[in-house]
Amino acid sequence: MNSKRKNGIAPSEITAEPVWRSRRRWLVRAALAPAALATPGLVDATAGEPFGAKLAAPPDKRLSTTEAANGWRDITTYNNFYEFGTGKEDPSRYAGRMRLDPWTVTVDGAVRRPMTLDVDALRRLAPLEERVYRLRCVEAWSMVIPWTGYSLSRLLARVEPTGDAHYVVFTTALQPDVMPGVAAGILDWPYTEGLRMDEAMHPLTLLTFGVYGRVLPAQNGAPLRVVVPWKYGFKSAKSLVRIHLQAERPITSWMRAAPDEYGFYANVNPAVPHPRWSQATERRIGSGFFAPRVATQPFNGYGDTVAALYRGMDLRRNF
Ligand SMILES: Nc1nc2c(c(=O)[nH]1)N[C@H]1C(S)=C(S)[C@@H](COP(=O)(O)O)O[C@H]1N2
Ligand SMILES: [Mo]
Repeated sequence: MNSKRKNGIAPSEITAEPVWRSRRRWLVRAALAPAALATPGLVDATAGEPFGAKLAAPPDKRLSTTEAANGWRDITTYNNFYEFGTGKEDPSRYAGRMRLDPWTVTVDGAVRRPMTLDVDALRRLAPLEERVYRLRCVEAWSMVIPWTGYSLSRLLARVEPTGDAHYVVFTTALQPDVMPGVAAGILDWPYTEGLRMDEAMHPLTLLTFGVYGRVLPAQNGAPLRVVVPWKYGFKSAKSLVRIHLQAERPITSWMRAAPDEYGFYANVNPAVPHPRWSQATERRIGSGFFAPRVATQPFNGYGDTVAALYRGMDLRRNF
């Protein structure tokens, strides 16, 4: 396995040990389960300990929650990534088939300097930080996840947005031959999401390359995704290929699929129920069978820095 090719990461950034260890795991697994060899791209991302190339990043305590993070296994086996199926374990089963190399992201639209960058160039664009964020899914479960990345604003500043840049549209990868969920319909593919420009520029909005100090496993949105911690999880689009700035508010995949259920803003709001269930509490995914239910906080607990973005807006109407 050539980690430079596989992860698009410079050898200087890699610690030899995890490469060796993941390779050894792979060999052990392959020996124990010959059928695994028939699954292209299978990697053992479901083991209890983090593995994969390391991404050095100092913790950013100011922007991190102090709550205990979920374990690697929860974070990498309980996923939503509908391109690979709607089951929580489907992404960890199938996302390893996604082709990650070559991979580029195009940043264009209402910008003075449109650019297309590969993953190495994107990763080097600003210093990486580790930030522990709560992730709250609209399905009323949540996790605490240590992400590695930098504020999306660093990239957006680089392309020099024009005065017409009011919204940011994220387009994610579409590889139907290796994505068993795509043929099932459900959404208009490719999966697209969007933010208002001021939301995209907020320091919490993280362009994310890693989790637990390792490059993102495929099921978590390799090679890079966005994470917007005060919004329901579906806003945090995985496996980005394009970031487009424009004047009009986009109609995103989930809005198109069910406009009464999934609004553009999707700020975490315990006072506004999903039409089919309450959003007042959430189940914190844990290793135990009886995961604790906790009260959901407005803006997922990030209201002190993000509520001002919505001053004067009716958040029931703009859900
Ligand atoms: N491309 C893409 N991105 C996506 C999704 C998806 O189905 N496809 N699911 C979203 C939802 S609903 C959630 S809750 C989060 C889950 O992120 P995680 O699996 O890394 O915890 O990813 C979001 N990003
Ligand atoms: Mo979600």
